This record gives sequence, C-alpha cells and structure tokens, in this order.
Amino acid sequence: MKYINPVIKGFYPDPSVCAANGYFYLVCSSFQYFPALPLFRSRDMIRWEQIGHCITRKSQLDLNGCRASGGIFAPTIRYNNGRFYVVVTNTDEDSNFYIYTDDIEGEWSDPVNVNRGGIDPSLLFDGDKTYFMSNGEDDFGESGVSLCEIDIETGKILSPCKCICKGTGGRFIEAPHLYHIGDYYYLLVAEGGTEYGHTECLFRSREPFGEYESCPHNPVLTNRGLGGYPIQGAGHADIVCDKSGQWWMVNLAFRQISRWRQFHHLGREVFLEPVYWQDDDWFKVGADGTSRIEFKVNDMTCTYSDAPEEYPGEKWKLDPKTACYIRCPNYDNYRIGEDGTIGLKGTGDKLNSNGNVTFIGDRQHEFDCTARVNVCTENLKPSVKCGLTAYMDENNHFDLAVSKSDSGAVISGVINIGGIPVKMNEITVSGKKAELMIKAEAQIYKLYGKDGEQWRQLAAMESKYLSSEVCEGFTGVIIGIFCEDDSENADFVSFIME
Ligand code: 6LW
Repeated sequence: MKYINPVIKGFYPDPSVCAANGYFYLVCSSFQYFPALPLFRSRDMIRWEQIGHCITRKSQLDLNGCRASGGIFAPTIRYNNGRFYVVVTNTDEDSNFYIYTDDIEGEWSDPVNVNRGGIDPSLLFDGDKTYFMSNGEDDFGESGVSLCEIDIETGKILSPCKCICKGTGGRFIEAPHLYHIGDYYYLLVAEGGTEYGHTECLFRSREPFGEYESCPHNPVLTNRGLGGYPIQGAGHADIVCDKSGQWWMVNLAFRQISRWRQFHHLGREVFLEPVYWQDDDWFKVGADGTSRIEFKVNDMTCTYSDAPEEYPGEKWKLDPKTACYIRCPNYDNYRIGEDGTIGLKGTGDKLNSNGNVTFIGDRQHEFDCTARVNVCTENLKPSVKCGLTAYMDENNHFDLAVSKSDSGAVISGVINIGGIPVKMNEITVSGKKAELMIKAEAQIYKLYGKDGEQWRQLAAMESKYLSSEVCEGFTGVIIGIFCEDDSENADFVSFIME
C-alpha cells in the first residue's frame, strides 16, 4: 500500500481517530470557527471525506467574543457500546465537556461537563470503567497528565485525580491518549510544543494510575532532526488498529513554505504513519520515528520516498459540508443557493474585529490555489464593503474589497498585517459585476480585479505574513467571502462563485 502525506490537507489540527462499523472516524480542532469539530470518515485511513461537524447548534457552544485561536481545542473521539463520544476543551471558558451520538450521520448531544481543568482531554473505556484525562494539575497540585475515573452517564468524577506522567522532560506535555492493549496501559503524549521541536512520546504501565515507564526509543515520532525537510512539527498523535491487525498513527504536522523558509500558513494538517509492534511490546512509528511524504507500507516494515516534489494545485471552492463561519453566525444573513450563488447581508461587525462578521469560507488546502468570485454590483449600497479574503485571523488577512462608487464599483487590494490595513491599488469597474481573483503560490499571494478584459494585480504579499510563525496562534488560512454594512436597512449582496 502506498500513500502521500498529508492525508487531510489544510487547517485540520489535533487529529483523533477511532474505528467503528467498518469505518474510521476522525475529528479535529476548530478554535473560533463554527460549526465546530470537523468530522471525517474513511475506509482505509488514507482517503478521508468530511461528513460534517460534531457541534452544529449554537445551544451546544457559544463562541461570541471568542479570541482567534481560542475556543475549541484538541478533541478526542472514541466509540463504546454503539455510541460515539467526543471530549474537548472550550479554552474561552476553561471548560472540558463531551458530546455523544448513536447516529454518526445525525446530531450530537448537548455538552456534558466534566469538572476538571487542563486541556486536550481524552477518554479510555476500560471494561465497566471510564477514565478521563487531560494535561493540567491533579488534585494534589502536581502538573502533567492527570487521570480520574468518571461516570460516563453524568460526567461526575468518581475518583481522586492523579498525575500519572510528567513526560520525558520536553516542554508542554500535551494531548494524552491512553489505551489498554494486551497486558499494558499505553500512554501517548506530545511534548516540545506544537512547533519545530514537536515530539510524540510513549509510556506504559500495568495499572491505569501508574507507575508509567518511558519507552526506550522515545520520542517515538518527531521530525525535529530533519532540518529543511518539507514536513515539520510532527506530534499530537492518536493510534488505531485496522481489520487486518495493522496499527496506524495519525498526527498533526505542517508543510513549511520552502526548504529554508521556516513558515507555514496552511495550518497544521493530518499525517499518517504505520505503527509496528516490537517483540518487547513497545512499538515503532513511521520511517525510523519520522513522518515522511510518501510511504509504502508492508506487513513488517515500510519504505518512504520524498515524492512529490510539488503538490498539485487547487481551484478553491465553498463546499457546504466543509464551509465555516467566524464565531456566532446569524444564519438570517446568509442565503446559500444551489446554483453557486451566495447572498450575504452585512452588519456592523467587521472582518477586522473579534465580532461575528458576515463571512463564509473554506480552507486553503494547497500552496497553489486560485479562488474566483464575482460580486453583483448593480444595487450595491454606499454603506457596503464586501469581497474575497485570504484570512488567517482578524489582524492578518489579504483582501479584495468592493465598494460603491459614482460610476460603478471600486475594487481595492488591501493587505492587513498585525492589525494594520494598507490599501495597495484600486480600479473602478462599471457594469453589473466586480470580478475578483486570489492566486496563491507557496511563497506569495497575488490579488486581482478584472478591468474590462484584463486582470489587474491590485495587491501582492508574501505568504509568510499569514503564517503561524508571524501571526501566532493555531489556525491556518481560510479563503472566504465577507460583507460589512453599517446601515440600518442592510440588504443582501450576491456573490457568484466561478
Ligand atoms: C493543542 C495542543 C497542541 O491543545 O496545540 O499540538 C494546541 N498541540 O495539544 C492547539 O491546537
């Protein structure tokens, strides 16, 4: 079997996976975006389809005022007795909760709170017991991975919470996942932080509360030694066994924009590695503990190569299954047509604020990406500003902004870096529409407006200014359309997707 990493491209960090009913299911973090917790399905761990989101109702989650890269962090998905569970942190409220469903294609429950601190919660179903863990302080003030037993019906804590692992010494011990396999409890944790020093470490114990011993070849996964390699930051992992008995690890990592430019703006993505059990009941991961671009997986071992040199390009589109909104969308301000037409009604909330701007977007999955949209300008009001944006967060985004002018509409290229908007060039267009295009390459974004028959470049900026290294935070670029309107009697503006 041969496959190319990442297996899920674009901003889908902190993957967690489980197997059920002949499928694998995977969830990711979503931070300030709604619906929250993207949910994927696969038959083979390689080809993934996003089937929806686990949090779709505002009664499940209020993201009002949520900071960029705040909100929903690091879920874990598990399946037990016919029921799926996702346990997660809302960092804006410092709360840990789980939701569940018996119908993976349907709605998920309201949150059940677990009164424990820390982030990156996880569950282990073990016989008739359910264990809850997170990284944070235990009942005795000890920091690390803290474990307790809970009642899965109510979320009530049933035992003292005890620190079971402090890691191998790397900073930021995170993302604990506990498994009962054979005679051991195996604990996977990430260490080193989610940047270039990221690692994944393995521990085991005969009892859930410890003592845990460290795997002799820790970290079991890291790319920190592969300077200049296109894939960096491998860590934050979960494992699962397929029907043939082969174990797999999913983890996050990111693609840096070029060999010697240590920036990434597409977000942390989902990578897959084969897991090989050893005679001593430890396991090894991937290519000697590293994540690589192309794997060939055999029964007892794997080989890898670094093809492809270039990832394919993409034509960006808004897919209703995968699209997302910023914070708390008011769905009355959106009209999504079957024919590729979208109506957006602006409010006083701006793209540059931490409010609920009228915005719908979808992830950029490839470095090379073209996004095209036409805005109907016929009835554009003077109070409207709308357009197309490559959006990292409210302070960092590259926009094509359309507004009304005496002779038609003006298209401006506006670069926002660090919260400072700089207008580059603009053109005035007559006629019924303003045609907009963003063309991205690994190292640069170019923004165009159509002037008669000619595309005119209205702005250009290096992609590194939308990267996590510059903007901080945990998200990746989402390309979207937006509309702002300060007036009392705002109306819909039509966008036609090309
Ligand atoms: C998440 C932490 C991490 O909570 O990043 O890579 C944080 N690891 O485990 C946000 O995604």
